[in-house]
Amino acid sequence: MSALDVSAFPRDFAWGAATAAYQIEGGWNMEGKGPSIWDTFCHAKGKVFEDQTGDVACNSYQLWQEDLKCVQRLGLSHHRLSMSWSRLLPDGTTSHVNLKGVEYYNKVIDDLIACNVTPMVTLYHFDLPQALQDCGGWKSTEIADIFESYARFCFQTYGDRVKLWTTLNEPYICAKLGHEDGIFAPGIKEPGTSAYLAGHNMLRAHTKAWHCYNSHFRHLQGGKVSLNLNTDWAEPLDPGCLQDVAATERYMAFSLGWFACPVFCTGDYPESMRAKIEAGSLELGYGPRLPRFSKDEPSPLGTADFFALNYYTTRKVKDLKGACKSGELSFIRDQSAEAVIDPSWPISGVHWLAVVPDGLRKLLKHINDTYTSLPIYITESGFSQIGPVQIEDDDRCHFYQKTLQEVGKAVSQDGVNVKGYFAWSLLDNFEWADGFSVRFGLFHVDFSTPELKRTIYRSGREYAAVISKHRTQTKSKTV
Ligand code: PNW
Repeated sequence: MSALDVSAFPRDFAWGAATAAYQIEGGWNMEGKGPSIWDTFCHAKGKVFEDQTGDVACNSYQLWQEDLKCVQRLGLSHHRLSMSWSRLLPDGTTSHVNLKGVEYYNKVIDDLIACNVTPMVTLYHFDLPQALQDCGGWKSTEIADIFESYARFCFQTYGDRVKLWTTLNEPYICAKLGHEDGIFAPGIKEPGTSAYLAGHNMLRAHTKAWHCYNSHFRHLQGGKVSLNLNTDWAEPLDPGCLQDVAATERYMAFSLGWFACPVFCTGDYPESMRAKIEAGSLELGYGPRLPRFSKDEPSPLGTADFFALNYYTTRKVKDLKGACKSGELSFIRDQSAEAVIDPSWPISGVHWLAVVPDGLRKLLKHINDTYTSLPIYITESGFSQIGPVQIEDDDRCHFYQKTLQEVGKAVSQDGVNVKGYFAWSLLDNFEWADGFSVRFGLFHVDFSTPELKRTIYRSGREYAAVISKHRTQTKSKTV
Protein backbone atom coordinates (compact mmCIF):
# COMPACT_ATOMS: atom_id res chain seq x y z
CA MET A 1 0.00 0.00 0.00
CA SER A 2 3.05 2.24 0.24
CA ALA A 3 2.51 3.47 -3.33
CA LEU A 4 -0.93 4.83 -2.47
CA ASP A 5 -1.40 8.54 -3.12
CA VAL A 6 -2.97 9.75 0.12
CA SER A 7 -3.22 13.38 -0.98
CA ALA A 8 -6.63 12.56 -2.53
CA PHE A 9 -8.16 12.09 0.93
CA PRO A 10 -9.52 15.12 2.74
CA ARG A 11 -7.81 16.37 5.87
CA ASP A 12 -10.49 15.17 8.26
CA PHE A 13 -10.93 11.78 6.56
CA ALA A 14 -12.03 9.09 9.01
CA TRP A 15 -9.70 6.07 9.01
CA GLY A 16 -11.38 3.19 10.76
CA ALA A 17 -11.87 -0.51 11.20
CA ALA A 18 -15.11 -2.28 12.07
CA THR A 19 -16.33 -5.17 14.20
CA ALA A 20 -19.71 -6.52 15.32
CA ALA A 21 -20.73 -7.71 18.78
CA TYR A 22 -21.70 -11.30 18.03
CA GLN A 23 -18.68 -11.84 15.80
CA ILE A 24 -16.09 -10.88 18.43
CA GLU A 25 -17.46 -10.65 21.98
CA GLY A 26 -18.15 -14.20 23.11
CA GLY A 27 -19.39 -14.22 26.71
CA TRP A 28 -22.68 -15.31 25.21
CA ASN A 29 -24.32 -15.94 28.59
CA MET A 30 -21.96 -14.06 30.88
CA GLU A 31 -22.98 -11.62 33.58
CA GLY A 32 -26.63 -11.34 32.71
CA LYS A 33 -26.59 -11.29 28.91
CA GLY A 34 -29.76 -12.70 27.36
CA PRO A 35 -29.60 -15.01 24.33
CA SER A 36 -29.87 -13.63 20.81
CA ILE A 37 -31.12 -15.32 17.65
CA TRP A 38 -27.50 -16.06 16.70
CA ASP A 39 -26.96 -17.94 19.96
CA THR A 40 -30.02 -20.04 19.16
CA PHE A 41 -29.10 -20.48 15.50
CA CYS A 42 -25.54 -21.65 16.24
CA HIS A 43 -26.57 -23.94 19.07
CA ALA A 44 -28.95 -25.77 16.74
CA LYS A 45 -26.83 -28.25 14.78
CA GLY A 46 -26.20 -28.13 11.07
CA LYS A 47 -26.54 -24.37 10.53
CA VAL A 48 -22.96 -23.14 10.70
CA PHE A 49 -19.68 -24.48 9.32
CA GLU A 50 -18.63 -27.40 11.55
CA ASP A 51 -21.30 -26.35 14.05
CA GLN A 52 -19.07 -23.56 15.30
CA THR A 53 -20.57 -20.84 17.50
CA GLY A 54 -19.84 -17.34 18.74
CA ASP A 55 -19.98 -18.54 22.37
CA VAL A 56 -16.36 -17.44 22.83
CA ALA A 57 -15.35 -15.95 19.44
CA CYS A 58 -12.46 -13.48 20.10
CA ASN A 59 -13.60 -13.20 23.72
CA SER A 60 -13.60 -9.44 23.33
CA TYR A 61 -16.02 -9.25 26.23
CA GLN A 62 -13.08 -10.14 28.47
CA LEU A 63 -10.20 -9.18 26.21
CA TRP A 64 -11.29 -5.67 25.18
CA GLN A 65 -7.92 -4.29 26.23
CA GLU A 66 -6.27 -6.50 23.59
CA ASP A 67 -8.61 -5.10 20.92
CA LEU A 68 -7.84 -1.59 22.05
CA LYS A 69 -4.13 -2.29 21.51
CA CYS A 70 -4.97 -3.36 17.96
CA VAL A 71 -6.91 -0.13 17.37
CA GLN A 72 -3.95 1.88 18.67
CA ARG A 73 -1.40 -0.11 16.69
CA LEU A 74 -3.26 0.84 13.50
CA GLY A 75 -3.45 4.49 14.50
CA LEU A 76 -7.17 4.63 13.67
CA SER A 77 -9.01 7.91 13.96
CA HIS A 78 -12.37 6.07 14.14
CA HIS A 79 -13.56 2.66 15.25
CA ARG A 80 -16.91 1.05 14.42
CA LEU A 81 -18.45 -1.43 16.83
CA SER A 82 -21.93 -2.75 17.47
CA MET A 83 -23.79 -3.19 20.72
CA SER A 84 -25.36 -6.47 21.68
CA TRP A 85 -29.01 -5.60 22.30
CA SER A 86 -29.54 -8.62 24.58
CA ARG A 87 -26.38 -7.86 26.58
CA LEU A 88 -27.90 -4.48 27.47
CA LEU A 89 -31.55 -5.50 27.60
CA PRO A 90 -31.68 -9.29 28.13
CA ASP A 91 -35.28 -9.70 26.98
CA GLY A 92 -35.04 -6.89 24.45
CA THR A 93 -37.20 -4.46 26.42
CA THR A 94 -36.23 -1.71 28.83
CA SER A 95 -38.16 -3.46 31.59
CA HIS A 96 -34.85 -4.96 32.67
CA VAL A 97 -31.42 -3.37 32.15
CA ASN A 98 -28.26 -5.44 32.56
CA LEU A 99 -25.86 -3.08 34.30
CA LYS A 100 -22.83 -5.27 33.59
CA GLY A 101 -23.57 -4.88 29.92
CA VAL A 102 -23.96 -1.12 30.28
CA GLU A 103 -20.60 -1.00 32.05
CA TYR A 104 -18.87 -2.99 29.31
CA TYR A 105 -19.78 -0.53 26.56
CA ASN A 106 -19.05 2.42 28.85
CA LYS A 107 -15.53 1.11 29.20
CA VAL A 108 -15.10 0.46 25.48
CA ILE A 109 -16.33 3.94 24.57
CA ASP A 110 -14.34 5.71 27.29
CA ASP A 111 -11.16 3.86 26.37
CA LEU A 112 -11.55 4.72 22.69
CA ILE A 113 -12.11 8.38 23.45
CA ALA A 114 -9.18 8.44 25.88
CA CYS A 115 -7.04 7.16 22.99
CA ASN A 116 -8.38 9.87 20.70
CA VAL A 117 -10.42 7.42 18.64
CA THR A 118 -13.95 8.42 17.61
CA PRO A 119 -16.47 5.60 18.10
CA MET A 120 -19.14 4.84 15.51
CA VAL A 121 -21.79 2.65 17.11
CA THR A 122 -24.21 0.32 15.34
CA LEU A 123 -27.25 -0.53 17.43
CA TYR A 124 -28.16 -3.71 15.60
CA HIS A 125 -25.83 -6.04 13.73
CA PHE A 126 -27.93 -9.18 13.09
CA ASP A 127 -28.32 -10.25 16.76
CA LEU A 128 -31.98 -9.82 17.75
CA PRO A 129 -32.79 -10.77 21.37
CA GLN A 130 -34.27 -14.27 21.26
CA ALA A 131 -37.12 -13.13 23.51
CA LEU A 132 -38.24 -10.76 20.74
CA GLN A 133 -37.92 -13.43 18.08
CA ASP A 134 -40.25 -15.51 20.22
CA CYS A 135 -42.84 -12.74 19.76
CA GLY A 136 -42.46 -12.71 15.98
CA GLY A 137 -39.16 -10.83 15.58
CA TRP A 138 -38.85 -8.57 12.55
CA LYS A 139 -42.11 -9.92 11.15
CA SER A 140 -44.10 -8.38 13.97
CA THR A 141 -45.46 -4.85 13.76
CA GLU A 142 -44.59 -4.12 17.41
CA ILE A 143 -40.86 -4.58 16.84
CA ALA A 144 -40.48 -1.01 15.53
CA ASP A 145 -41.58 0.57 18.82
CA ILE A 146 -39.49 -1.88 20.83
CA PHE A 147 -36.44 -1.01 18.73
CA GLU A 148 -37.15 2.68 19.26
CA SER A 149 -37.10 2.16 23.05
CA TYR A 150 -33.79 0.30 22.78
CA ALA A 151 -32.36 3.09 20.61
CA ARG A 152 -33.59 5.73 23.05
CA PHE A 153 -31.93 3.84 25.89
CA CYS A 154 -28.61 3.80 24.01
CA PHE A 155 -28.81 7.49 23.03
CA GLN A 156 -29.56 8.34 26.67
CA THR A 157 -26.79 6.17 28.06
CA TYR A 158 -23.98 6.73 25.58
CA GLY A 159 -24.99 9.73 23.47
CA ASP A 160 -22.98 12.18 25.56
CA ARG A 161 -19.89 10.52 24.04
CA VAL A 162 -21.06 8.73 20.88
CA LYS A 163 -21.74 11.14 18.02
CA LEU A 164 -21.92 8.72 15.10
CA TRP A 165 -24.71 6.17 15.19
CA THR A 166 -26.11 3.65 12.78
CA THR A 167 -29.36 1.91 13.62
CA LEU A 168 -29.39 -1.27 11.52
CA ASN A 169 -26.56 -3.03 9.77
CA GLU A 170 -27.46 -4.35 6.32
CA PRO A 171 -31.23 -4.76 6.48
CA TYR A 172 -30.94 -6.40 3.05
CA ILE A 173 -28.80 -9.28 4.39
CA CYS A 174 -30.94 -9.57 7.49
CA ALA A 175 -34.16 -9.76 5.52
CA LYS A 176 -32.93 -11.85 2.59
CA LEU A 177 -30.52 -14.32 4.23
CA GLY A 178 -32.50 -14.51 7.47
CA HIS A 179 -36.11 -14.60 6.20
CA GLU A 180 -35.97 -15.72 2.54
CA ASP A 181 -33.00 -18.11 2.26
CA GLY A 182 -32.92 -19.15 5.91
CA ILE A 183 -29.12 -19.38 5.96
CA PHE A 184 -28.70 -16.66 8.62
CA ALA A 185 -30.54 -16.40 11.94
CA PRO A 186 -33.45 -16.64 12.56
CA GLY A 187 -33.31 -19.25 9.77
CA ILE A 188 -36.73 -18.48 8.28
CA LYS A 189 -37.21 -19.85 4.79
CA GLU A 190 -40.41 -18.31 3.47
CA PRO A 191 -39.56 -17.28 -0.08
CA GLY A 192 -41.18 -14.26 -1.61
CA THR A 193 -43.02 -13.05 1.48
CA SER A 194 -41.26 -12.72 4.84
CA ALA A 195 -38.18 -10.84 3.63
CA TYR A 196 -40.39 -7.97 2.42
CA LEU A 197 -42.28 -7.86 5.71
CA ALA A 198 -39.12 -8.08 7.84
CA GLY A 199 -37.45 -5.40 5.70
CA HIS A 200 -40.48 -3.16 6.07
CA ASN A 201 -40.44 -3.41 9.85
CA MET A 202 -36.71 -2.74 9.85
CA LEU A 203 -37.34 0.47 7.92
CA ARG A 204 -40.12 1.43 10.36
CA ALA A 205 -37.81 0.68 13.29
CA HIS A 206 -35.00 2.76 11.80
CA THR A 207 -37.39 5.62 11.05
CA LYS A 208 -38.67 5.73 14.61
CA ALA A 209 -35.16 5.58 16.06
CA TRP A 210 -33.97 8.41 13.81
CA HIS A 211 -36.97 10.56 14.75
CA CYS A 212 -36.39 9.82 18.41
CA TYR A 213 -32.82 11.09 18.09
CA ASN A 214 -33.86 14.03 15.98
CA SER A 215 -36.54 15.23 18.38
CA HIS A 216 -35.02 14.44 21.76
CA PHE A 217 -31.26 14.16 21.51
CA ARG A 218 -29.86 16.03 18.53
CA HIS A 219 -30.08 19.48 20.09
CA LEU A 220 -28.38 18.22 23.26
CA GLN A 221 -25.85 15.81 21.83
CA GLY A 222 -25.22 17.03 18.30
CA GLY A 223 -24.59 13.62 16.75
CA LYS A 224 -25.58 11.99 13.48
CA VAL A 225 -27.67 8.89 12.75
CA SER A 226 -27.89 6.70 9.67
CA LEU A 227 -28.20 3.01 8.70
CA ASN A 228 -25.65 0.73 7.01
CA LEU A 229 -26.75 -0.28 3.53
CA ASN A 230 -24.93 -2.94 1.56
CA THR A 231 -25.05 -3.67 -2.12
CA ASP A 232 -23.01 -5.15 -4.89
CA TRP A 233 -22.26 -2.89 -7.80
CA ALA A 234 -23.94 -4.34 -10.90
CA GLU A 235 -23.37 -4.06 -14.64
CA PRO A 236 -25.27 -5.68 -17.51
CA LEU A 237 -23.74 -8.93 -18.74
CA ASP A 238 -24.35 -7.78 -22.29
CA PRO A 239 -24.44 -3.95 -22.29
CA GLY A 240 -25.98 -4.05 -25.79
CA CYS A 241 -28.93 -6.15 -24.61
CA LEU A 242 -31.84 -4.01 -23.39
CA GLN A 243 -33.21 -6.83 -21.23
CA ASP A 244 -29.90 -7.18 -19.42
CA VAL A 245 -29.76 -3.42 -18.88
CA ALA A 246 -33.26 -3.47 -17.38
CA ALA A 247 -32.40 -6.54 -15.29
CA THR A 248 -29.37 -4.69 -13.91
CA GLU A 249 -31.56 -1.78 -12.87
CA ARG A 250 -33.90 -4.23 -11.16
CA TYR A 251 -30.98 -5.92 -9.43
CA MET A 252 -29.93 -2.58 -7.97
CA ALA A 253 -33.54 -1.69 -7.11
CA PHE A 254 -34.02 -4.96 -5.21
CA SER A 255 -30.78 -4.52 -3.25
CA LEU A 256 -29.74 -0.92 -2.61
CA GLY A 257 -33.00 0.68 -3.80
CA TRP A 258 -35.14 -1.46 -1.47
CA PHE A 259 -33.81 0.50 1.51
CA ALA A 260 -32.17 3.56 -0.01
CA CYS A 261 -35.18 4.70 -2.03
CA PRO A 262 -37.50 4.99 0.99
CA VAL A 263 -34.87 6.82 3.05
CA PHE A 264 -33.14 9.00 0.45
CA CYS A 265 -35.48 9.37 -2.58
CA THR A 266 -39.21 8.99 -2.39
CA GLY A 267 -40.28 7.62 0.98
CA ASP A 268 -41.40 4.46 -0.79
CA TYR A 269 -39.92 1.37 -2.44
CA PRO A 270 -38.58 1.67 -5.99
CA GLU A 271 -41.41 1.62 -8.52
CA SER A 272 -39.81 -1.18 -10.52
CA MET A 273 -39.65 -3.31 -7.38
CA ARG A 274 -43.27 -2.74 -6.47
CA ALA A 275 -44.40 -3.38 -10.04
CA LYS A 276 -42.52 -6.67 -10.33
CA ILE A 277 -43.75 -7.96 -7.00
CA GLU A 278 -47.34 -7.02 -7.78
CA ALA A 279 -47.13 -8.68 -11.19
CA GLY A 280 -45.75 -11.84 -9.57
CA SER A 281 -48.57 -11.88 -7.03
CA LEU A 282 -51.13 -11.54 -9.79
CA GLU A 283 -49.60 -14.36 -11.84
CA LEU A 284 -49.49 -16.74 -8.91
CA GLY A 285 -52.73 -15.70 -7.25
CA TYR A 286 -51.31 -14.08 -4.14
CA GLY A 287 -52.37 -11.02 -2.22
CA PRO A 288 -50.13 -7.99 -1.65
CA ARG A 289 -46.63 -8.84 -0.41
CA LEU A 290 -44.67 -5.61 -0.38
CA PRO A 291 -46.17 -3.54 2.45
CA ARG A 292 -47.08 0.14 2.13
CA PHE A 293 -45.82 2.84 4.46
CA SER A 294 -48.72 4.01 6.60
CA LYS A 295 -49.78 7.65 6.49
CA ASP A 296 -50.24 7.47 10.27
CA GLU A 297 -46.54 6.95 10.89
CA PRO A 298 -43.55 9.15 10.12
CA SER A 299 -42.16 8.63 6.64
CA PRO A 300 -38.72 7.05 6.24
CA LEU A 301 -37.84 9.84 3.82
CA GLY A 302 -35.02 12.01 5.12
CA THR A 303 -34.17 9.78 8.09
CA ALA A 304 -30.40 9.69 7.56
CA ASP A 305 -27.73 12.27 8.34
CA PHE A 306 -25.09 10.56 6.22
CA PHE A 307 -24.86 7.57 3.88
CA ALA A 308 -23.24 4.47 5.39
CA LEU A 309 -22.16 2.02 2.70
CA ASN A 310 -20.91 -1.54 3.04
CA TYR A 311 -19.33 -2.66 -0.23
CA TYR A 312 -17.70 -5.99 -0.99
CA THR A 313 -18.13 -6.99 -4.60
CA THR A 314 -19.59 -6.56 -8.10
CA ARG A 315 -21.78 -8.69 -10.36
CA LYS A 316 -22.66 -8.97 -14.04
CA VAL A 317 -26.41 -9.25 -14.44
CA LYS A 318 -28.56 -10.94 -17.03
CA ASP A 319 -32.29 -11.08 -17.47
CA LEU A 320 -33.90 -14.26 -16.23
CA LYS A 321 -36.43 -14.08 -19.11
CA GLY A 322 -38.88 -16.98 -18.97
CA ALA A 323 -36.51 -19.11 -16.90
CA CYS A 324 -38.27 -18.32 -13.68
CA LYS A 325 -41.79 -17.72 -14.86
CA SER A 326 -43.33 -20.97 -13.73
CA GLY A 327 -43.02 -22.22 -10.21
CA GLU A 328 -43.35 -20.57 -6.87
CA LEU A 329 -43.01 -17.24 -5.20
CA SER A 330 -39.51 -16.08 -4.47
CA PHE A 331 -37.43 -12.94 -4.22
CA ILE A 332 -35.35 -14.06 -7.20
CA ARG A 333 -38.49 -14.65 -9.28
CA ASP A 334 -39.69 -11.15 -8.43
CA GLN A 335 -36.30 -9.65 -9.20
CA SER A 336 -36.06 -11.72 -12.36
CA ALA A 337 -32.36 -11.09 -12.72
CA GLU A 338 -29.43 -13.42 -12.46
CA ALA A 339 -26.12 -12.21 -11.07
CA VAL A 340 -22.90 -13.82 -12.26
CA ILE A 341 -19.23 -13.39 -11.54
CA ASP A 342 -17.02 -12.39 -14.46
CA PRO A 343 -14.44 -15.18 -14.77
CA SER A 344 -11.67 -12.58 -15.15
CA TRP A 345 -12.24 -11.28 -11.61
CA PRO A 346 -10.04 -12.71 -8.87
CA ILE A 347 -11.93 -14.48 -6.07
CA SER A 348 -11.09 -13.96 -2.40
CA GLY A 349 -11.31 -16.62 0.31
CA VAL A 350 -15.13 -16.62 0.19
CA HIS A 351 -16.92 -17.77 -2.93
CA TRP A 352 -19.14 -14.67 -3.21
CA LEU A 353 -16.38 -12.10 -2.94
CA ALA A 354 -14.90 -11.35 -6.36
CA VAL A 355 -12.37 -8.55 -6.09
CA VAL A 356 -13.55 -5.58 -8.17
CA PRO A 357 -12.15 -2.38 -6.65
CA ASP A 358 -13.37 -0.06 -9.41
CA GLY A 359 -16.92 -1.26 -8.69
CA LEU A 360 -16.66 0.74 -5.48
CA ARG A 361 -15.75 3.93 -7.33
CA LYS A 362 -18.70 3.48 -9.71
CA LEU A 363 -21.05 2.70 -6.84
CA LEU A 364 -19.97 5.81 -4.92
CA LYS A 365 -20.68 7.94 -7.95
CA HIS A 366 -24.02 6.20 -8.45
CA ILE A 367 -25.04 6.91 -4.85
CA ASN A 368 -23.96 10.50 -5.18
CA ASP A 369 -25.87 10.93 -8.48
CA THR A 370 -28.98 8.95 -7.54
CA TYR A 371 -29.55 9.13 -3.82
CA THR A 372 -27.83 11.88 -1.92
CA SER A 373 -25.16 14.49 -1.72
CA LEU A 374 -24.77 13.84 2.00
CA PRO A 375 -21.34 12.66 3.12
CA ILE A 376 -20.69 8.95 2.54
CA TYR A 377 -18.86 6.76 5.00
CA ILE A 378 -17.71 3.39 3.68
CA THR A 379 -18.54 1.49 6.85
CA GLU A 380 -17.32 -1.91 5.61
CA SER A 381 -14.92 -3.06 2.92
CA GLY A 382 -12.60 -6.01 3.21
CA PHE A 383 -11.04 -9.18 1.91
CA SER A 384 -10.83 -12.70 3.23
CA GLN A 385 -7.70 -14.72 2.64
CA ILE A 386 -7.48 -17.69 0.33
CA GLY A 387 -6.21 -20.97 1.78
CA PRO A 388 -4.07 -21.33 4.90
CA VAL A 389 -3.25 -18.39 7.14
CA GLN A 390 -0.41 -16.19 5.98
CA ILE A 391 0.68 -13.36 8.22
CA GLU A 392 2.40 -11.90 5.16
CA ASP A 393 -0.98 -11.50 3.44
CA ASP A 394 0.14 -9.90 0.19
CA ASP A 395 -3.19 -10.55 -1.53
CA ARG A 396 -5.05 -8.55 1.12
CA CYS A 397 -2.47 -5.75 0.94
CA HIS A 398 -3.02 -5.61 -2.79
CA PHE A 399 -6.80 -5.51 -2.22
CA TYR A 400 -6.62 -2.54 0.15
CA GLN A 401 -4.14 -0.69 -2.04
CA LYS A 402 -6.40 -1.01 -5.10
CA THR A 403 -9.59 -0.29 -3.16
CA LEU A 404 -8.27 2.82 -1.44
CA GLN A 405 -6.94 4.03 -4.78
CA GLU A 406 -10.47 3.83 -6.20
CA VAL A 407 -11.89 5.65 -3.17
CA GLY A 408 -9.28 8.35 -3.75
CA LYS A 409 -10.39 8.69 -7.38
CA ALA A 410 -14.04 8.94 -6.33
CA VAL A 411 -13.07 11.86 -4.12
CA SER A 412 -10.57 13.70 -6.30
CA GLN A 413 -11.87 12.97 -9.81
CA ASP A 414 -15.62 12.36 -9.35
CA GLY A 415 -16.16 14.87 -6.55
CA VAL A 416 -17.92 12.40 -4.26
CA ASN A 417 -17.98 13.48 -0.63
CA VAL A 418 -16.46 10.37 0.98
CA LYS A 419 -15.85 11.11 4.64
CA GLY A 420 -14.32 7.87 5.83
CA TYR A 421 -13.32 4.27 5.29
CA PHE A 422 -13.74 1.41 7.77
CA ALA A 423 -11.85 -1.78 6.97
CA TRP A 424 -13.72 -4.97 7.70
CA SER A 425 -12.46 -6.14 10.04
CA LEU A 426 -10.21 -5.12 12.89
CA LEU A 427 -9.54 -8.77 13.66
CA ASP A 428 -10.38 -12.28 12.44
CA ASN A 429 -13.74 -13.25 13.88
CA PHE A 430 -16.84 -15.41 13.65
CA GLU A 431 -17.90 -15.07 10.03
CA TRP A 432 -21.56 -16.06 10.49
CA ALA A 433 -22.52 -19.24 8.63
CA ASP A 434 -18.86 -19.71 7.61
CA GLY A 435 -17.78 -19.82 11.26
CA PHE A 436 -14.06 -19.29 11.77
CA SER A 437 -13.14 -20.72 8.36
CA VAL A 438 -13.14 -17.27 6.77
CA ARG A 439 -10.74 -14.61 8.05
CA PHE A 440 -11.29 -10.93 7.31
CA GLY A 441 -9.01 -9.41 9.96
CA LEU A 442 -6.20 -6.89 9.88
CA PHE A 443 -5.11 -8.86 12.94
CA HIS A 444 -4.83 -12.63 13.01
CA VAL A 445 -6.53 -14.34 15.94
CA ASP A 446 -5.25 -17.74 17.07
CA PHE A 447 -8.53 -19.52 17.80
CA SER A 448 -6.71 -22.74 18.74
CA THR A 449 -5.63 -21.54 22.19
CA PRO A 450 -7.66 -19.90 24.98
CA GLU A 451 -5.44 -16.79 24.91
CA LEU A 452 -6.82 -15.96 21.45
CA LYS A 453 -3.63 -14.11 20.69
CA ARG A 454 -3.89 -11.19 18.23
CA THR A 455 -1.04 -10.83 15.70
CA ILE A 456 -0.92 -8.05 13.15
CA TYR A 457 -0.98 -9.12 9.48
CA ARG A 458 1.18 -7.35 6.94
CA SER A 459 -2.05 -5.70 5.70
CA GLY A 460 -2.51 -4.26 9.20
CA ARG A 461 1.01 -2.85 9.19
CA GLU A 462 0.50 -1.35 5.76
CA TYR A 463 -2.91 0.13 6.64
CA ALA A 464 -1.28 1.73 9.68
CA ALA A 465 1.42 3.15 7.39
CA VAL A 466 -1.20 4.66 5.06
CA ILE A 467 -2.97 6.31 7.99
CA SER A 468 0.25 7.67 9.37
CA LYS A 469 1.38 8.96 5.95
CA HIS A 470 -1.94 10.78 5.51
CA ARG A 471 -1.64 12.27 8.98
CA THR A 472 1.90 13.51 8.34
CA GLN A 473 0.96 15.01 4.96
CA THR A 474 -2.08 16.86 6.26
CA LYS A 475 -0.13 18.18 9.24
CA SER A 476 2.67 19.51 7.08
CA LYS A 477 0.08 21.29 4.88
CA THR A 478 -1.43 23.18 7.80
CA VAL A 479 1.82 24.68 9.13
C1 PNW B 1 -21.34 -8.27 6.08
N1 PNW B 1 -23.10 -12.44 1.43
O1 PNW B 1 -22.24 -9.30 5.88
C2 PNW B 1 -21.51 -8.02 7.54
O2 PNW B 1 -21.91 -6.73 7.87
C3 PNW B 1 -20.35 -8.48 8.36
O3 PNW B 1 -20.84 -8.80 9.63
C4 PNW B 1 -19.65 -9.64 7.69
O4 PNW B 1 -18.67 -10.22 8.49
C5 PNW B 1 -19.06 -9.11 6.39
O5 PNW B 1 -20.08 -8.58 5.58
C6 PNW B 1 -18.29 -10.13 5.59
O6 PNW B 1 -19.12 -11.15 5.16
C7 PNW B 1 -22.37 -10.04 4.75
O7 PNW B 1 -23.30 -13.65 1.58
C8 PNW B 1 -22.67 -11.37 4.90
O8 PNW B 1 -23.14 -11.92 0.28
C9 PNW B 1 -22.92 -12.17 3.82
C10 PNW B 1 -22.84 -11.62 2.55
C11 PNW B 1 -22.52 -10.27 2.39
C12 PNW B 1 -22.29 -9.49 3.49
